[in-house]
Amino acid sequence: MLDSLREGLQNAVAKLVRGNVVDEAAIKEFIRDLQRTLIQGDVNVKIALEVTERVQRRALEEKPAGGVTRKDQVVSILYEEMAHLLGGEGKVQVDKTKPSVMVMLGVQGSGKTTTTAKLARHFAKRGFKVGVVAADTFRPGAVTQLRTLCEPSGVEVFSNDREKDSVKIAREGRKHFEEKNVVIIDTAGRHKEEAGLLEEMKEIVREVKPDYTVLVIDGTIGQQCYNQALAFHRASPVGGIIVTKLDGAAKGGGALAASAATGAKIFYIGTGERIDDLEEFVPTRFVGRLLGMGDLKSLIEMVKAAEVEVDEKSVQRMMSGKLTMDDLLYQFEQMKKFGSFRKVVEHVPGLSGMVNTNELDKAEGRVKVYKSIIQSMTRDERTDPERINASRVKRIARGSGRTEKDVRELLSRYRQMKSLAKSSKGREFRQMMRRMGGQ
Ligand SMILES: Nc1nc2c(ncn2[C@@H]2O[C@H](COP(=O)(O)OP(=O)(O)O)[C@@H](O)[C@H]2O)c(=O)[nH]1
Ligand SMILES: [Mg+2]
Repeated sequence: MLDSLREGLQNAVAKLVRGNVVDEAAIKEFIRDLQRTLIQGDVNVKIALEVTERVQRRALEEKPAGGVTRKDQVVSILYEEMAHLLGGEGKVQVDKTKPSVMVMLGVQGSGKTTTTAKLARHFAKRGFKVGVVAADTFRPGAVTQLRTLCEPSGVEVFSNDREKDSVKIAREGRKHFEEKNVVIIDTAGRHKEEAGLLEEMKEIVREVKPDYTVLVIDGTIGQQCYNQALAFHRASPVGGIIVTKLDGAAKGGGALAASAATGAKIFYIGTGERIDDLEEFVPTRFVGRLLGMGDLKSLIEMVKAAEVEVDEKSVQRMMSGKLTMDDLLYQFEQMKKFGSFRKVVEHVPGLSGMVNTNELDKAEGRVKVYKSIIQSMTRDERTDPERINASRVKRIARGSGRTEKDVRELLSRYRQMKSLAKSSKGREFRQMMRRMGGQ
């Protein structure tokens, strides 16, 4: 998905990261690379310039926080600004006390009917009662298309073959589905003339008073997205956007542009022709994907939720390669706090390949055993585990009610951790731990 945009952005970032210094010249070159990539990726020129200028200004003015490198800082500024450009997270809220009504707007072929069926299924699967209104009276076979697409999901479709006025059908359908939780009205995307189409949309919206006026935009039309979104938005204010066909040749910039033109948030993206090819849109995740950084926001939130504090002293000791059993226990407990440490590791690009996640899973399950063993050690043994010889292993095993094998396993885990701490991988690991706790 969006291969060229992603490649361009990642190349620009890689070039910056590879460079020796991040000085003014390097930042300016980075900005030029970004501009070229965004514009080639169909992002509206004005928007591309605005966002890159903001990145440049902040990159030149802001000082990195403690423990954060210049390079990391510039990349995270880019990340923030791109996510900001896409607007916050938008969602359709379903209120069970009355129907949430959505009207689908967009030109013919943008994917309204397909998306209507996808959405209907999306909500039906979540246990909501869904009704779909076929208000496209222009296209022959529109009703049949909608029925065929909705049937497998068991979603009821309202239509009226005798009525030619789409505004009336929308009104009738709205009434008919008074008992549903979600009502989606599919409209025509074509009219004798464009002004007529926009006028009809306006009337439907006036008549139905939807909770969500949803604009469906074809992600492959590139630069036109901006003007199309603007035209619809002027006729009836757009509440949410769905960008379709992001699976194919779409360069993706159009998605950015439609959101910026209307100020509306992107609710969903269509990623294929099949009924389940609909994704909730999370801007930070989208940008993370573009920049190849994983889902940084959810990582940060996960860490916050776990309220991981980083013991500076423990980190210091690790840095110097002097690891005690208490430090190790501390590390294990932090992992436990994450719920599943594997999830965290998988979210950090670059780290996932370096840490054996199977080992981590096992470690999680073993923490209780290790804890009781460590508690049976003397203070000297905890600070300097290397002094634990065979007879001590025996004593500790007896004292803790564990087997000698368990004790030896813990010792080998200790040695592993110690050598990891000394290696370059360990440096990155520690940096990450500190960053999590620091900011
Ligand atoms: N690849 C792909 N095709 C899509 C997607 N959404 C819709 N389409 C296709 O786009 C064409 C037009 O869709 P349709 O729903 O009839 O558009 P409408 O005229 O706006 O109702 C159909 O061939 C759909 O299968 C998508 O997310 N990905
Ligand atoms: Mg249609």
